[in-house]
Amino acid sequence: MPETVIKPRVKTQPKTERPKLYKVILVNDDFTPREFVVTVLKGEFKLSEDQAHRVMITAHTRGVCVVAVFTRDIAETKATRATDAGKAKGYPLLFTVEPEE
Ligand code: TYC
Repeated sequence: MPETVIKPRVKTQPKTERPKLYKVILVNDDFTPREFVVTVLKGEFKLSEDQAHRVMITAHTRGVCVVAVFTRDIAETKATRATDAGKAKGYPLLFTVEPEE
């Protein structure tokens, strides 16, 4: 009589890959007015006056500051729009995008 082998049914969880995230970084310069930087941070990144001011001061004193983290497309679109807002006024304001570790 052959042995009955009972194979346990193992449920395999479908993997839901989380998208890679990218930091938008504000870079300091000597020309863009502080108030304009704050306005752009509020408009493009929806920061409050207080948050925008802190981010601007951090970039001003340390050279750079992480503004926020997004998926790649959103990070690049926002960084480009914010940089272009400065360009339109003749300022060298710069936002860059870096992958998160
Ligand atoms: N350093 C600028 C000034 O003194 C203000 C500034 C802050 C510009 C942050 C860019 O990312 C920046 N007018």
